[in-house]
Amino acid sequence: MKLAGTAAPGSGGGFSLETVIDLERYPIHRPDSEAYRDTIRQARKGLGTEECSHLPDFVLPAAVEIMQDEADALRPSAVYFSEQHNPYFSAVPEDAPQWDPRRKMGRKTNGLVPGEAFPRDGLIWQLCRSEAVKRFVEDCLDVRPLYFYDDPYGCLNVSVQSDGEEFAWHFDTNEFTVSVLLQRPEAGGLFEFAPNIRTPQSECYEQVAEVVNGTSPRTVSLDLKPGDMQLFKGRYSVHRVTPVSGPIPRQIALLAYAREPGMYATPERSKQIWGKVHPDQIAAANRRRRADALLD
Ligand SMILES: O=C(O)CCC(=O)C(=O)O
Ligand SMILES: [Fe+2]
Repeated sequence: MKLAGTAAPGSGGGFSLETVIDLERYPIHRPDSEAYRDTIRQARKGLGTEECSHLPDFVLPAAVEIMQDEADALRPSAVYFSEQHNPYFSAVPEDAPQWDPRRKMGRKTNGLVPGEAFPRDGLIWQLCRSEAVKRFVEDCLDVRPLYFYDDPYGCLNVSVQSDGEEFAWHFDTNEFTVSVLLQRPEAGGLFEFAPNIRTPQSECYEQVAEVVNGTSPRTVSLDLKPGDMQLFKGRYSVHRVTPVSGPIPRQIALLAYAREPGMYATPERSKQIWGKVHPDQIAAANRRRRADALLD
């Protein structure tokens, strides 16, 4: 499908904000407007109290359709993951009591499209690399400046989850996640989270145990729709994606930004995640080593 005023993926560019983002509702092109300030206030409120900000219909339906086609075309390049983990991605301590959430094992299963696979003139890539979107994300998170994440694999991903696949309860190590749902499954694939369930001072294991055992009144369930943007701080909110059900896979774009310029994954980490190392990651690691070591 072709979108008026927007070049089709692969046809050589032409990203225009007004054909991709609902600028009436989210006037990210007019940061001085009252409407913009209102949106930011709302987003910050959510991120402050819930650690989550849900922006329904951020991407317009026609643009979502193109992004879905792009994501479908990229599925063959997805790297497939399936691992058992507890909410902390840690080993289970032998002396942990039976009820301890560190004993709660679950499964993460998904296909992840690496950043390098995205056509640079496609809408998903252009959305992620839009200066206006980055400024909006900076304002919502109240973090400035942010930089585009340079890592060739981690800079932008689409996570694909098919029938029966899930991402069990966990905390994130990264400070924040920006996502746009591209395709909603027939059932399941809900994003569930318990806001501020732990603090920098305390793991609050009893409260986390209630969440992962399904008895906590603090659990929130978000049924994202295609085109919805979500900004999420998952460091203190345990969260999960419930098992997807039915023939339509859940597809979500994960947009990555960094606190510092020139950020890359370490070669070790990349090998762990993607099973391969990129020359740019090695060059970045060498630069870091040279900056740190005094002898060369
Ligand atoms: O797929 C999602 O909506 C969330 C994924 C997630 O929690 C993560 O990547 O850490
Ligand atoms: Fe997460």
